Amino acid sequence: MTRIQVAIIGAGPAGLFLGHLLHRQGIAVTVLERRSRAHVEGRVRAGVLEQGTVDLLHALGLDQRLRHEGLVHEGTKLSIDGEIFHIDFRGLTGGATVTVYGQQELTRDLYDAAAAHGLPIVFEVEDVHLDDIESAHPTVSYRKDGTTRHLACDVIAGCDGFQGVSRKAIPAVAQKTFERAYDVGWLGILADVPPVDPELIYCRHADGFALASMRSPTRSRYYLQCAVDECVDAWPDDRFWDELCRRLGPQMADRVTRGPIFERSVVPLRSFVTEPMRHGRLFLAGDAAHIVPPTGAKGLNLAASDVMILARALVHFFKTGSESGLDGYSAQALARVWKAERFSWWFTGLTHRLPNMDAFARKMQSAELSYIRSSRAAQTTLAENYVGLPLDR
Ligand code: RFL
Ligand code: PHB
Repeated sequence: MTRIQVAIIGAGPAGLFLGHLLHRQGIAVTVLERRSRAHVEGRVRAGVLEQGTVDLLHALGLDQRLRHEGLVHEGTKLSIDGEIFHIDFRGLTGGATVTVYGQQELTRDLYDAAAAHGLPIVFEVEDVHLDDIESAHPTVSYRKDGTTRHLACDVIAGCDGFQGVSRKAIPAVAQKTFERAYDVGWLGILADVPPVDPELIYCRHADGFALASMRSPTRSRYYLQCAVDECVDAWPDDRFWDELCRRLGPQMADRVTRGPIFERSVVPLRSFVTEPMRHGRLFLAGDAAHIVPPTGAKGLNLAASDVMILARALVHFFKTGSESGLDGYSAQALARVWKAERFSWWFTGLTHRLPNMDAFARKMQSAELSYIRSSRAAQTTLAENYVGLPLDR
């Protein structure tokens, strides 16, 4: 039995950020990850970091590559049936911006720093079990290379994503879950071609949503709304480019550079929250506790804000023995989570063609988009939610 202070389940953004925040305070942690490092680094996911997430990397001293390679975006574009207008984040929010930096890059930076600073991560663990989470001395068991090992700890942080084991360790009677399925998906691709525009373009089109994003000045990331069970093989390169151009509209279509598509995947859109984010000495953070549809670019940023709150509470606990911060964690994290859930739900409904929308709902959508286009107040609401709400409000 190895004795530590905090066992962290999952080495995605939530687990890695938390691991670094605690390790640098001298707290004994071990991070357990089901997959290999190469597998986690290879997953193509989020692309947009709020200022708070950028600041967290900076505070950890891990932002050297981000400062060189991250693309600062001062605004975004909305396309309504091919007509484009600009939302000026910086001007509307008093200076806030977001940074385009792929989750793959962020994960690589956090893994490199873990190796450099001695943050222990055990990859490819199997059969992770959480025990005695209602006591002050929970344990975690897992199998590595055929041998079962045990960690005795004070606290377990469940950072193992939506499919992880941590949330399932909480008795059903102690949890309340809230869920919405949108019955649509996003087909996402990568291609080594220059992005169609220096900014992201969120497109509402009669046949469905599209998003033009990027990873670098030479790598584009594009998404098309599709069926939840869409088969990627049904989308050869030409079909994807043709449909993207159609949804972007003639003004942008001429500027699209086509090229070989080397990554394709479909992700279902879903909202999910479990309350509370704590049971006994188990604390959930990130996707383990909540999911948002990717429209608002909030998932990774919520993982970061959860663990900022959790790390503060844990440092206080280990320094003073007081559980006051731990007792407040769930409520404080959820206050921010629900606002991001609301924004992601709203922005999804504003820009997608959802199966339950009738002609009236589509008219409402058009009217709201037209209002946003003409109203600085409405644009400010969008901008301040997109760049990220403060941690403590
Ligand atoms: P993760 O990243 O899923 O990491 C959880 C880790 O736990 C491991 N694991 C286990 N480890 C040990 N034992 C077990 N039993 C385990 N079970 C699972 C997993 O292997 C994994 O490594 O959760 P985390 O850390 O909470 O981070 C959340 C983010 O990854 C997620 O919210 C974002 O990717 C969501 N997201 C976006 N978020 C943004 O902020 N901005 C975006 O632009 C954005 N775009 C996206 C997205 C997610 C997408 N997909 C594919 C879901 C775009 C897409 C397409
Ligand atoms: C991405 O680049 O992957 C991305 C950007 C913005 C979103 C979602 C995904 O809202």
